[in-house]
Amino acid sequence: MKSAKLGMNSKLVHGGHHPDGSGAVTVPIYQTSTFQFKNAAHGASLFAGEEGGYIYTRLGNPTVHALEEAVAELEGGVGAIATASGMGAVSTVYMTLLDEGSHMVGTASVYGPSRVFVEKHLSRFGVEATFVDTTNVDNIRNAMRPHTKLVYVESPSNPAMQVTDIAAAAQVAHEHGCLLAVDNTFASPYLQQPLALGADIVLHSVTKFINGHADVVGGILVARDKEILGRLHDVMINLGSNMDPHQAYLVLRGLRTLGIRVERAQQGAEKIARWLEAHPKVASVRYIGLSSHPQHDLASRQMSGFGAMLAFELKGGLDAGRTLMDSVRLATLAVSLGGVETLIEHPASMTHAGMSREDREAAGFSDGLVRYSVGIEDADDLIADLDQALAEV
Ligand code: LCS
Repeated sequence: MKSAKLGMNSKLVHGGHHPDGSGAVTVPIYQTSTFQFKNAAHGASLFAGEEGGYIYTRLGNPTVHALEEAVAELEGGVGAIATASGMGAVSTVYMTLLDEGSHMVGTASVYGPSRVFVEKHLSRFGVEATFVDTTNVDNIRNAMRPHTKLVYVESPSNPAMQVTDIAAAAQVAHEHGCLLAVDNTFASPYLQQPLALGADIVLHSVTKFINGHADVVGGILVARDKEILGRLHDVMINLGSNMDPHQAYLVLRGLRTLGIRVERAQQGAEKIARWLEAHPKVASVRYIGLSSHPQHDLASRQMSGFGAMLAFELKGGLDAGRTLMDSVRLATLAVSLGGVETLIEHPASMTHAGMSREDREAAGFSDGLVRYSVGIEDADDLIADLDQALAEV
């Protein structure tokens, strides 16, 4: 059946799965580093393997390819490149598009290392970056320079939960002759497809919603056209940040339930966000599904659901946040997000500790912000857990 006609959940279940003649219902794990060339002894000319097919797993592998095919289809791209981690995908984008002396404009509230990598490491090669509040597209336009090569947007952003108008950002990037890359990790392809909104590259930390079971670290890039995909692939294989076949197998398994996991978790997130909003010890709640969220209307147009991530400030600030995290029993205190289990964390001391306080505040979150990744547990149990923990604050 032609999968372009299938609905999202059917694509999730069947994407990348092709009969291999054995009758296997799942994609086999091709746990091999190298692939045999068919030489004359096997009835073929020497180096026939170079004319197509697989050569070496860093360059390509059937299990990894199955995942790439599935995610490329979900995102509406021409192809995908799976990477060892989400940062493998981020760094591949930067290393491909940013030449010596070039400049990029990025979302100020990106995942910390996506900013640290360019400001700390690529600056050594003369690359410049301006990170701005991309919720106002004029800030992107004003930050553009003649040598800007990349606009890099994370939407919704981690952890400030800010939403950027992807179509408007694409227009600004293209007017200046540069490309737009979007980190779609928080939404997942189930809720948002940036290529359809004009982006050139989409990337994910598949560690999060796409895999969804907190047992794999991985990343993926999807490109709008073959030329961009080829350039990204050339850099990735030379950086050596390829995904392993066993990783790819696990991610493919997780991907099949992305839809039902996201639907379930976002139902819980909405209920918890509303409950938190009414709690006397909570100063503010950032959940894009709440009408109080500044980009709620934009998110309603650009996404097909509001997702399972939320953040909140406690009236008691940093100390109250620490006490809360010490007191939760069902939610797990850990970095990462997007899994079946609810995780709670404190960005200023954990995921975004590499940024200065000044940069964190400019990125739209204070030291008292708590991030909450809603899993698929019963929402009432999570609320009861927060209730008893907030009583300690
Ligand atoms: N992009 C986003 C939006 C992320 O949240 C992360 C990781 C990455 C990229 C990098 O992916 P990784 O290399 O870890 O697979 N975010 C994390 C977080 O918020 N806590 O721990 C990791």
